[in-house]
Amino acid sequence: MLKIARDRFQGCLVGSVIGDCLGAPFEMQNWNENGIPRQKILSVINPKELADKYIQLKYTDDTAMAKSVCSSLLQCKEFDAVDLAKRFTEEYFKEPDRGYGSNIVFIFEQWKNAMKTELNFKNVLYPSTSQFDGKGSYGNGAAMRVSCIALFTLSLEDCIDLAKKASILTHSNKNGYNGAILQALSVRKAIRATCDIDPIVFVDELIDEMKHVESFSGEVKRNTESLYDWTRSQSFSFTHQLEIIKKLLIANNTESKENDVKLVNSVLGRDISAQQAVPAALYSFLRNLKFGFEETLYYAISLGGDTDTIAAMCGAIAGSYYGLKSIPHSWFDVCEFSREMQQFADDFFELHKS
Ligand code: F2R
Ligand code: MG
Ligand code: MG
Ligand code: MG
Repeated sequence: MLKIARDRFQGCLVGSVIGDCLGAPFEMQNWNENGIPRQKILSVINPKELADKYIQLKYTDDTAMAKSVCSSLLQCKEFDAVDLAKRFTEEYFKEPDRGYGSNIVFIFEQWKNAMKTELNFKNVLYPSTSQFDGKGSYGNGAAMRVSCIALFTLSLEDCIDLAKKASILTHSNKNGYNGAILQALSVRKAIRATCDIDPIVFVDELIDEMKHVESFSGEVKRNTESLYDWTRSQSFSFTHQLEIIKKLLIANNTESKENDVKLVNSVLGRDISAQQAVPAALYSFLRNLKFGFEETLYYAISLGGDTDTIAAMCGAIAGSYYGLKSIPHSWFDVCEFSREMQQFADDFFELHKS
Protein backbone atom coordinates (compact mmCIF):
# COMPACT_ATOMS: atom_id res chain seq x y z
CA MET A 1 0.00 0.00 0.00
CA LEU A 2 1.17 3.52 -0.85
CA LYS A 3 1.77 5.61 2.29
CA ILE A 4 1.38 9.21 1.18
CA ALA A 5 -0.89 11.72 2.92
CA ARG A 6 -4.15 12.67 1.19
CA ASP A 7 -3.19 16.32 1.67
CA ARG A 8 -0.26 15.89 -0.72
CA PHE A 9 -2.40 14.24 -3.41
CA GLN A 10 -4.76 17.22 -3.08
CA GLY A 11 -1.86 19.69 -3.07
CA CYS A 12 -0.65 18.27 -6.37
CA LEU A 13 -3.84 18.72 -8.37
CA VAL A 14 -5.08 21.85 -6.61
CA GLY A 15 -1.56 23.34 -6.97
CA SER A 16 -1.77 22.67 -10.68
CA VAL A 17 -5.13 24.36 -11.30
CA ILE A 18 -4.20 27.29 -9.07
CA GLY A 19 -0.95 27.80 -10.98
CA ASP A 20 -2.92 27.78 -14.23
CA CYS A 21 -5.58 30.24 -13.05
CA LEU A 22 -3.16 32.62 -11.29
CA GLY A 23 -0.58 32.49 -14.08
CA ALA A 24 -3.08 32.95 -16.93
CA PRO A 25 -3.55 36.74 -16.63
CA PHE A 26 0.18 37.13 -17.29
CA GLU A 27 0.67 34.55 -20.05
CA MET A 28 2.84 35.91 -22.88
CA GLN A 29 2.35 39.43 -21.51
CA ASN A 30 5.93 40.07 -20.53
CA TRP A 31 9.08 39.13 -22.39
CA ASN A 32 11.35 41.60 -20.58
CA GLU A 33 14.50 39.70 -19.55
CA ASN A 34 13.89 40.79 -15.95
CA GLY A 35 10.51 39.05 -15.93
CA ILE A 36 7.44 40.43 -14.18
CA PRO A 37 7.87 42.74 -11.14
CA ARG A 38 6.51 41.37 -7.87
CA GLN A 39 4.27 44.40 -7.39
CA LYS A 40 2.55 43.76 -10.70
CA ILE A 41 1.92 40.13 -9.76
CA LEU A 42 0.64 41.05 -6.31
CA SER A 43 -1.73 43.65 -7.76
CA VAL A 44 -3.61 40.79 -9.44
CA ILE A 45 -3.20 37.72 -7.20
CA ASN A 46 -2.35 38.85 -3.66
CA PRO A 47 -4.27 36.29 -1.55
CA LYS A 48 -5.11 38.87 1.14
CA GLU A 49 -6.82 41.12 -1.37
CA LEU A 50 -8.49 38.30 -3.25
CA ALA A 51 -10.14 37.18 -0.02
CA ASP A 52 -12.47 40.21 -0.14
CA LYS A 53 -13.33 39.92 -3.80
CA TYR A 54 -16.12 37.93 -5.38
CA ILE A 55 -14.24 37.12 -8.54
CA GLN A 56 -13.37 33.94 -10.33
CA LEU A 57 -10.06 33.34 -12.07
CA LYS A 58 -10.64 31.08 -15.06
CA TYR A 59 -8.65 27.98 -15.85
CA THR A 60 -7.18 27.48 -19.31
CA ASP A 61 -6.30 24.58 -21.65
CA ASP A 62 -3.74 23.35 -19.08
CA THR A 63 -6.51 22.35 -16.69
CA ALA A 64 -9.00 21.42 -19.42
CA MET A 65 -6.56 18.75 -20.63
CA ALA A 66 -5.47 17.66 -17.12
CA LYS A 67 -9.15 17.14 -16.33
CA SER A 68 -9.42 14.66 -19.24
CA VAL A 69 -6.33 12.72 -18.14
CA CYS A 70 -7.67 12.47 -14.57
CA SER A 71 -11.18 11.39 -15.57
CA SER A 72 -9.95 8.89 -18.16
CA LEU A 73 -7.57 7.17 -15.72
CA LEU A 74 -10.14 7.15 -12.93
CA GLN A 75 -12.94 5.76 -15.08
CA CYS A 76 -10.93 3.23 -17.12
CA LYS A 77 -8.60 2.27 -14.23
CA GLU A 78 -5.85 1.97 -16.84
CA PHE A 79 -4.46 4.01 -19.71
CA ASP A 80 -6.79 3.90 -22.72
CA ALA A 81 -5.52 5.99 -25.66
CA VAL A 82 -8.82 6.13 -27.54
CA ASP A 83 -10.82 7.05 -24.45
CA LEU A 84 -8.39 9.87 -23.65
CA ALA A 85 -8.41 11.15 -27.25
CA LYS A 86 -12.20 11.28 -27.16
CA ARG A 87 -12.22 13.16 -23.86
CA PHE A 88 -9.68 15.73 -25.13
CA THR A 89 -11.80 16.23 -28.24
CA GLU A 90 -15.12 16.56 -26.40
CA GLU A 91 -13.60 18.97 -23.88
CA TYR A 92 -12.13 21.13 -26.65
CA PHE A 93 -15.32 21.35 -28.69
CA LYS A 94 -17.34 22.11 -25.55
CA GLU A 95 -15.09 25.07 -24.72
CA PRO A 96 -12.71 25.91 -27.56
CA ASP A 97 -11.78 29.31 -26.09
CA ARG A 98 -9.68 28.07 -23.18
CA GLY A 99 -6.46 29.30 -24.88
CA TYR A 100 -5.25 26.11 -26.60
CA GLY A 101 -2.00 25.92 -28.57
CA SER A 102 -2.40 26.85 -32.20
CA ASN A 103 -1.49 23.44 -33.67
CA ILE A 104 -3.00 20.98 -31.21
CA VAL A 105 -6.47 22.06 -32.26
CA PHE A 106 -5.95 20.42 -35.69
CA ILE A 107 -5.52 17.10 -33.87
CA PHE A 108 -8.90 17.56 -32.17
CA GLU A 109 -10.49 18.31 -35.53
CA GLN A 110 -9.11 15.09 -37.01
CA TRP A 111 -10.25 13.09 -34.00
CA LYS A 112 -13.70 14.65 -34.23
CA ASN A 113 -13.95 13.34 -37.78
CA ALA A 114 -12.60 9.97 -36.66
CA MET A 115 -15.24 9.77 -33.94
CA LYS A 116 -17.88 9.65 -36.64
CA THR A 117 -16.42 6.32 -37.82
CA GLU A 118 -14.95 4.27 -34.96
CA LEU A 119 -12.74 2.45 -37.46
CA ASN A 120 -10.50 5.47 -38.00
CA PHE A 121 -9.43 5.34 -34.37
CA LYS A 122 -7.35 2.30 -35.29
CA ASN A 123 -4.49 4.73 -35.64
CA VAL A 124 -5.17 7.26 -32.93
CA LEU A 125 -1.59 8.57 -33.23
CA TYR A 126 -1.90 9.54 -36.88
CA PRO A 127 -2.78 13.25 -36.30
CA SER A 128 -0.03 13.76 -33.70
CA THR A 129 2.69 12.02 -35.70
CA SER A 130 1.77 13.96 -38.84
CA GLN A 131 2.28 17.38 -37.26
CA PHE A 132 5.26 19.57 -38.13
CA ASP A 133 6.26 17.47 -41.17
CA GLY A 134 6.26 14.32 -39.09
CA LYS A 135 8.47 15.76 -36.33
CA GLY A 136 5.56 16.11 -33.92
CA SER A 137 4.88 18.91 -31.44
CA TYR A 138 7.38 19.86 -28.74
CA GLY A 139 4.92 22.29 -27.15
CA ASN A 140 4.55 22.07 -23.37
CA GLY A 141 0.92 20.91 -23.76
CA ALA A 142 1.74 17.33 -22.83
CA ALA A 143 3.82 18.22 -19.77
CA MET A 144 1.17 20.60 -18.41
CA ARG A 145 -1.41 17.80 -18.06
CA VAL A 146 0.47 14.73 -16.78
CA SER A 147 1.02 15.46 -13.08
CA CYS A 148 -1.83 13.12 -12.06
CA ILE A 149 0.07 10.21 -13.60
CA ALA A 150 2.41 10.34 -10.60
CA LEU A 151 -0.69 9.90 -8.41
CA PHE A 152 -2.05 7.01 -10.43
CA THR A 153 1.05 4.85 -10.92
CA LEU A 154 3.04 2.99 -8.30
CA SER A 155 6.31 2.02 -9.98
CA LEU A 156 8.83 4.33 -11.61
CA GLU A 157 8.59 2.32 -14.84
CA ASP A 158 4.80 2.70 -14.99
CA CYS A 159 5.07 6.41 -14.28
CA ILE A 160 7.47 6.87 -17.22
CA ASP A 161 5.50 4.57 -19.50
CA LEU A 162 2.13 6.20 -18.85
CA ALA A 163 3.46 9.75 -19.02
CA LYS A 164 4.85 8.89 -22.44
CA LYS A 165 1.67 7.24 -23.69
CA ALA A 166 -0.54 10.10 -22.45
CA SER A 167 1.77 12.58 -24.18
CA ILE A 168 2.42 11.16 -27.62
CA LEU A 169 -1.29 11.25 -28.40
CA THR A 170 -0.73 14.95 -29.14
CA HIS A 171 3.03 15.51 -28.71
CA SER A 172 5.05 12.90 -30.58
CA ASN A 173 8.27 14.94 -30.66
CA LYS A 174 10.75 13.46 -28.19
CA ASN A 175 11.13 16.78 -26.42
CA GLY A 176 7.37 17.11 -26.07
CA TYR A 177 6.95 13.73 -24.39
CA ASN A 178 10.26 13.65 -22.50
CA GLY A 179 9.36 17.02 -20.97
CA ALA A 180 6.14 15.42 -19.77
CA ILE A 181 8.06 12.48 -18.31
CA LEU A 182 10.35 14.90 -16.45
CA GLN A 183 7.29 16.70 -15.05
CA ALA A 184 5.68 13.43 -13.90
CA LEU A 185 8.95 12.25 -12.33
CA SER A 186 9.37 15.57 -10.52
CA VAL A 187 5.90 15.28 -9.01
CA ARG A 188 6.57 11.65 -8.12
CA LYS A 189 9.75 12.58 -6.29
CA ALA A 190 8.21 15.60 -4.52
CA ILE A 191 5.14 13.73 -3.28
CA ARG A 192 7.23 10.84 -1.98
CA ALA A 193 9.79 12.98 -0.14
CA THR A 194 9.73 11.91 3.50
CA CYS A 195 12.03 14.61 4.86
CA ASP A 196 13.32 18.01 3.80
CA ILE A 197 14.32 17.93 0.14
CA ASP A 198 17.98 18.50 -0.66
CA PRO A 199 17.66 20.20 -4.06
CA ILE A 200 21.00 18.89 -5.33
CA VAL A 201 20.14 15.28 -4.46
CA PHE A 202 16.70 15.80 -6.06
CA VAL A 203 18.30 16.97 -9.33
CA ASP A 204 20.98 14.27 -9.28
CA GLU A 205 18.31 11.59 -9.02
CA LEU A 206 16.34 13.15 -11.88
CA ILE A 207 19.53 13.27 -13.96
CA ASP A 208 19.98 9.53 -13.51
CA GLU A 209 16.35 8.85 -14.40
CA MET A 210 16.27 11.15 -17.42
CA LYS A 211 19.61 9.81 -18.72
CA HIS A 212 17.94 6.43 -18.89
CA VAL A 213 14.72 7.82 -20.39
CA GLU A 214 16.51 9.89 -23.04
CA SER A 215 18.83 7.10 -24.10
CA PHE A 216 15.76 5.30 -25.47
CA SER A 217 14.06 8.30 -27.07
CA GLY A 218 13.33 9.23 -30.61
CA GLU A 219 10.52 10.73 -32.63
CA VAL A 220 7.49 8.52 -32.89
CA LYS A 221 7.35 7.22 -36.47
CA ARG A 222 4.71 8.73 -38.66
CA ASN A 223 1.82 6.43 -39.54
CA THR A 224 2.99 3.77 -37.15
CA GLU A 225 0.35 1.40 -35.86
CA SER A 226 2.32 0.74 -32.71
CA LEU A 227 2.65 2.97 -29.68
CA TYR A 228 6.11 1.58 -29.06
CA ASP A 229 7.89 2.06 -32.36
CA TRP A 230 10.53 4.74 -31.84
CA THR A 231 13.32 6.06 -34.03
CA ARG A 232 16.31 7.64 -32.35
CA SER A 233 17.57 11.17 -32.75
CA GLN A 234 20.03 13.35 -30.90
CA SER A 235 20.51 17.05 -29.98
CA PHE A 236 18.71 18.86 -27.08
CA SER A 237 18.43 16.87 -23.85
CA PHE A 238 16.60 17.43 -20.57
CA THR A 239 19.52 15.71 -18.85
CA HIS A 240 21.70 18.62 -19.94
CA GLN A 241 19.12 21.15 -18.73
CA LEU A 242 19.10 19.39 -15.35
CA GLU A 243 22.89 19.84 -15.17
CA ILE A 244 22.30 23.56 -15.76
CA ILE A 245 19.66 23.63 -13.00
CA LYS A 246 22.18 22.01 -10.68
CA LYS A 247 24.74 24.70 -11.48
CA LEU A 248 22.16 27.42 -10.84
CA LEU A 249 21.25 25.85 -7.50
CA ILE A 250 24.88 25.53 -6.47
CA ALA A 251 25.45 29.21 -7.37
CA ASN A 252 22.51 29.76 -4.97
CA ASN A 253 21.42 33.14 -6.21
CA THR A 254 18.51 33.40 -3.78
CA GLU A 255 19.49 36.80 -2.40
CA SER A 256 18.73 38.90 -5.46
CA LYS A 257 15.57 37.73 -7.23
CA GLU A 258 15.98 40.22 -10.09
CA ASN A 259 19.46 39.01 -11.10
CA ASP A 260 18.36 35.42 -10.69
CA VAL A 261 15.32 35.81 -12.99
CA LYS A 262 17.49 37.43 -15.65
CA LEU A 263 20.02 34.59 -15.50
CA VAL A 264 17.37 31.86 -15.45
CA ASN A 265 15.57 33.40 -18.42
CA SER A 266 18.79 33.49 -20.40
CA VAL A 267 19.98 29.94 -19.61
CA LEU A 268 16.73 27.98 -19.22
CA GLY A 269 14.11 30.13 -20.98
CA ARG A 270 10.34 30.26 -20.31
CA ASP A 271 8.56 29.88 -23.61
CA ILE A 272 5.80 27.59 -24.88
CA SER A 273 8.17 24.67 -25.60
CA ALA A 274 8.57 21.76 -23.20
CA GLN A 275 12.34 22.26 -23.49
CA GLN A 276 12.08 25.65 -21.74
CA ALA A 277 8.93 25.50 -19.65
CA VAL A 278 9.50 22.21 -17.79
CA PRO A 279 13.03 23.04 -16.53
CA ALA A 280 11.80 26.57 -15.59
CA ALA A 281 8.97 25.06 -13.50
CA LEU A 282 11.24 22.56 -11.77
CA TYR A 283 13.89 25.18 -11.03
CA SER A 284 11.23 27.52 -9.60
CA PHE A 285 10.29 24.81 -7.11
CA LEU A 286 13.83 23.83 -6.11
CA ARG A 287 15.15 27.37 -5.87
CA ASN A 288 12.41 28.40 -3.45
CA LEU A 289 12.43 25.43 -1.08
CA LYS A 290 13.20 27.72 1.85
CA PHE A 291 10.21 29.93 1.12
CA GLY A 292 7.12 27.70 0.74
CA PHE A 293 4.25 27.34 -1.74
CA GLU A 294 3.12 30.95 -2.07
CA GLU A 295 6.58 32.40 -2.75
CA THR A 296 7.32 29.54 -5.13
CA LEU A 297 4.30 30.40 -7.22
CA TYR A 298 5.16 34.13 -7.31
CA TYR A 299 8.62 33.21 -8.51
CA ALA A 300 7.33 30.89 -11.26
CA ILE A 301 5.05 33.64 -12.56
CA SER A 302 7.76 36.28 -12.24
CA LEU A 303 9.79 34.57 -14.96
CA GLY A 304 7.24 35.84 -17.50
CA GLY A 305 6.59 34.09 -20.83
CA ASP A 306 4.35 31.02 -20.53
CA THR A 307 3.28 31.88 -16.99
CA ASP A 308 0.09 29.80 -16.70
CA THR A 309 1.83 26.63 -17.78
CA ILE A 310 5.04 27.13 -15.82
CA ALA A 311 3.00 27.99 -12.72
CA ALA A 312 0.66 25.01 -13.28
CA MET A 313 3.59 22.57 -13.49
CA CYS A 314 5.48 24.21 -10.64
CA GLY A 315 2.26 24.37 -8.59
CA ALA A 316 1.78 20.62 -9.03
CA ILE A 317 5.31 19.83 -7.87
CA ALA A 318 5.20 22.31 -4.97
CA GLY A 319 1.67 21.25 -3.94
CA SER A 320 2.82 17.62 -3.88
CA TYR A 321 5.57 18.52 -1.45
CA TYR A 322 3.88 21.10 0.81
CA GLY A 323 0.33 19.72 0.62
CA LEU A 324 -3.05 21.45 0.25
CA LYS A 325 -2.72 22.97 3.73
CA SER A 326 0.04 25.25 2.41
CA ILE A 327 -2.15 26.80 -0.32
CA PRO A 328 -3.85 30.08 0.66
CA HIS A 329 -7.62 29.60 1.10
CA SER A 330 -8.48 32.61 -0.99
CA TRP A 331 -6.52 31.20 -3.94
CA PHE A 332 -8.47 27.96 -3.60
CA ASP A 333 -11.74 29.92 -3.48
CA VAL A 334 -11.21 32.21 -6.45
CA CYS A 335 -9.69 29.67 -8.84
CA GLU A 336 -12.24 27.92 -11.01
CA PHE A 337 -12.26 24.10 -10.70
CA SER A 338 -10.13 23.91 -7.51
CA ARG A 339 -12.80 21.91 -5.72
CA GLU A 340 -13.17 19.47 -8.60
CA MET A 341 -9.40 18.95 -8.76
CA GLN A 342 -9.42 18.24 -5.04
CA GLN A 343 -12.09 15.60 -5.67
CA PHE A 344 -9.97 14.01 -8.44
CA ALA A 345 -7.06 13.89 -5.98
CA ASP A 346 -9.29 12.20 -3.39
CA ASP A 347 -10.34 9.64 -5.99
CA PHE A 348 -6.71 8.83 -6.86
CA PHE A 349 -5.95 8.56 -3.16
CA GLU A 350 -8.84 6.13 -2.63
CA LEU A 351 -7.60 3.95 -5.52
CA HIS A 352 -4.47 3.14 -3.55
CA LYS A 353 -6.35 2.33 -0.37
CA SER A 354 -8.21 -0.60 -1.88
N1 F2R B 1 -1.59 28.77 -26.56
C1 F2R B 1 -1.34 29.28 -25.47
N2 F2R B 1 -1.15 30.61 -25.34
C2 F2R B 1 -1.27 31.49 -26.47
C3 F2R B 1 -1.90 32.75 -26.03
C4 F2R B 1 -3.17 32.51 -25.28
C5 F2R B 1 -3.58 33.81 -24.67
N3 F2R B 1 -4.14 33.62 -23.36
C6 F2R B 1 -4.50 34.58 -25.57
O1 F2R B 1 -5.37 33.97 -26.20
O2 F2R B 1 -4.29 35.77 -25.66
N4 F2R B 1 -1.24 28.56 -24.33
C7 F2R B 1 -1.41 27.17 -24.29
O3 F2R B 1 -0.53 26.60 -25.27
C8 F2R B 1 0.59 25.94 -24.64
C9 F2R B 1 0.46 24.48 -24.88
O4 F2R B 1 0.51 24.30 -26.27
P1 F2R B 1 0.47 22.84 -26.90
O5 F2R B 1 -0.70 22.12 -26.36
O6 F2R B 1 1.78 22.22 -26.76
O7 F2R B 1 0.16 23.22 -28.41
P2 F2R B 1 0.94 22.97 -29.78
O8 F2R B 1 0.12 23.66 -30.80
O9 F2R B 1 1.19 21.52 -29.95
O10 F2R B 1 2.37 23.66 -29.60
C10 F2R B 1 2.48 25.01 -29.26
C11 F2R B 1 3.35 25.76 -30.25
O11 F2R B 1 4.70 25.36 -30.16
C12 F2R B 1 5.34 25.47 -31.44
N5 F2R B 1 5.84 24.14 -31.84
C13 F2R B 1 5.57 22.95 -31.25
N6 F2R B 1 6.22 21.95 -31.88
C14 F2R B 1 6.92 22.48 -32.88
C15 F2R B 1 7.78 21.95 -33.88
N7 F2R B 1 8.07 20.64 -33.96
N8 F2R B 1 8.35 22.82 -34.76
C16 F2R B 1 8.07 24.15 -34.67
N9 F2R B 1 7.25 24.72 -33.75
C17 F2R B 1 6.69 23.90 -32.86
C18 F2R B 1 4.26 25.97 -32.40
O12 F2R B 1 4.32 27.35 -32.49
C19 F2R B 1 2.99 25.50 -31.71
O13 F2R B 1 1.86 26.23 -32.09
C20 F2R B 1 0.50 26.28 -23.19
O14 F2R B 1 1.22 27.47 -22.94
C21 F2R B 1 -0.98 26.55 -22.96
O15 F2R B 1 -1.18 27.42 -21.89
MG1 MG C 1 -6.50 29.52 -16.08
MG1 MG D 1 -3.01 27.64 -20.86
MG1 MG E 1 0.53 28.47 -21.21
